[in-house]
Amino acid sequence: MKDCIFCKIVANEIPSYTVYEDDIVKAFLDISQGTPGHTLVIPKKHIPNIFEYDEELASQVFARIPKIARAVKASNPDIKGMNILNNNGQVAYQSVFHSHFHLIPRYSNQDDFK
Ligand code: DGP
Repeated sequence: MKDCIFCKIVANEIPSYTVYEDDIVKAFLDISQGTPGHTLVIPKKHIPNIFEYDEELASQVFARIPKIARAVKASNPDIKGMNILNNNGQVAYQSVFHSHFHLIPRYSNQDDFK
């Protein structure tokens, strides 16, 4: 979709640090790095939010999240847990209107990142 920053990332028109990619999803590091390794998982197809998924795409995207979460966790032995977060709509703090799932690693020493 024109003017969608995440569609531009999918098309490699904007650089990103790719964590995982296949025909359905792309996972890349969030620019804000809430904690080290903060990753976004997005469908390659432009879907604005959770309300717009059909069942097939939902099952394809959701099935990949545990695998990507495990890969992020395996990338650093200090990762002890993870929040998975999905904002839908401006009132829910969504700022990029291409559906995405935040994978936010949690560390025992995470107070060091504040
Ligand atoms: P949300 O507030 O849930 O819509 O989160 C959007 C996230 O997208 C936010 O954590 C920052 C991230 N983000 C915005 N623009 C870019 C970008 O150009 N590159 C990357 N890697 N992340 C971005």
